[in-house]
Amino acid sequence: MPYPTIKTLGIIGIALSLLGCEVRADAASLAYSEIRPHVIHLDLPHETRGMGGVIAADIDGDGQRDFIVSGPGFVSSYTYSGRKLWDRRTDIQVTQVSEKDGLPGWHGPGVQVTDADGDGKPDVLFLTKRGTLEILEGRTGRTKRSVKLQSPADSERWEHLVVANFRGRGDRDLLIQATNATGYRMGRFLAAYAIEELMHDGAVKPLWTRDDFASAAHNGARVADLDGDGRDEVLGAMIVGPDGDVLVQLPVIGHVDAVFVADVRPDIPGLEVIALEESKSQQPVPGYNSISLRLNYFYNRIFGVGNRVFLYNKNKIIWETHFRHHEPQNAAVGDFDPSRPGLEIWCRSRVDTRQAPFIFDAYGKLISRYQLDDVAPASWTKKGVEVIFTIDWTGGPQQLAVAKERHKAGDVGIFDVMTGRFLYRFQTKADRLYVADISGDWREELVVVSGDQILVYSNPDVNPSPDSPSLWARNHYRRSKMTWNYYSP
Ligand SMILES: [Ca+2]
Ligand SMILES: [Ca+2]
Ligand SMILES: [Ca+2]
Ligand SMILES: [Ca+2]
Repeated sequence: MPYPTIKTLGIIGIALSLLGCEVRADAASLAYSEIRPHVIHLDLPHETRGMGGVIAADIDGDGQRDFIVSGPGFVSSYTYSGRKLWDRRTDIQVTQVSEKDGLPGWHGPGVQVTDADGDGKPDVLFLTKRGTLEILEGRTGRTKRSVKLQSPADSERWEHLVVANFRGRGDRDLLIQATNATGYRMGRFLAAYAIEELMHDGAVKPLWTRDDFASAAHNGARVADLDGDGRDEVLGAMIVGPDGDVLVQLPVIGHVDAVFVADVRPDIPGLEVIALEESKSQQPVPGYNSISLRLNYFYNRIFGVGNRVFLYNKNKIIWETHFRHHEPQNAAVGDFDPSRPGLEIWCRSRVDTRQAPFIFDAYGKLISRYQLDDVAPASWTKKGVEVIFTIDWTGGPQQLAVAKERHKAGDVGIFDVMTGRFLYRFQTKADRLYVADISGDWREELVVVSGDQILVYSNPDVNPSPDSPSLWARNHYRRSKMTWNYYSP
């Protein structure tokens, strides 16, 4: 029998593809990046067990962004130059599994920065496990106020805090959130306060409260000014207006895993919100073997429901979509393909190995998908990626994504979202990953917390558009960079 020709193999390959079989390409070989990070040495406990995180904010008022690092029993701050500003050993409210332990959940920093009392200087705010709101002077870390808060009857304590502007008087308001104390914990309780009133009297009347907020599971509420009227909306599986009214509610089957905000559709005024739904897949065929898995897969593909991606704003649901009802689980939202209008939404997919991301355009149409294994560097963990941030790395119009190796303190990679092709791989042991413009050149840096170090990786290439406005000028960028966790970077 003659050997098959290249042409025959090609035809077989195409036939297999059409049948839905996978044709594997060799995993990409990619050398480690030679970019050397800027290193900040930390004098902190290393073992945080997934609790606490990092944010960048100028807290000493010198115009350069500093780092606040939190973990169980501590909150500390360092300047970019590596000087320790202060270190507080305190019972800050940071947690692991929010549905079991309460907010802010895995990697949630649980820290906010604003000028709380209007003296023109930044303050640092956090909640404690003993039920207080702590307000520290940013520069020194000295306590300005420690206020005992009353939390709702069915809650354990207030667990999550977000600086907001509800009254149109600047970042002088505070949203606090709590989960139900028993059962599957979701952040249903919200209270909005004028910070200055709250810091003088923990029993002061709130601006408004809710006990029915449809929060993303695993995450705290986020805020952003969606319509640009100078007042923030509260984002979850519902949108709550600055006066506490429910404006939009998603028809969620199951729960929402992650929430993002971005101008996905520049043709629609204001910002849009993206939510990823997790719905239980149905298992009509019992057992856990190759036949039952296959049959249940096809059943869900034909009769499945949920596991949708929603795009909505403060007025309505703009669209909902799904890819074969596969659970999207994690996402990155950005201008990953500048030739297409608006932003693209990359969904990681939920599988234990061989992650299979799928990408929607700004209209909810599937535009690309691939197997991560086929495109990731050869020795990248088969468990895929986690903590996925969109990044303005090059300074050009195309945004990229950055993520760490999943389920380990491992490497970090920057990849082209549309193809999954890795462009940089940084050899490290990342405990936390964070992305923000630290240097002030508008492009974003990669921030890795690894053991007792913060590593800041900057792009050494020439910035092609140095005059672009700072990302920090955008309300939703500032808000997102201060309020994130593992599920909603
Ligand atoms: Ca500073
Ligand atoms: Ca608004
Ligand atoms: Ca828009
Ligand atoms: Ca920068």
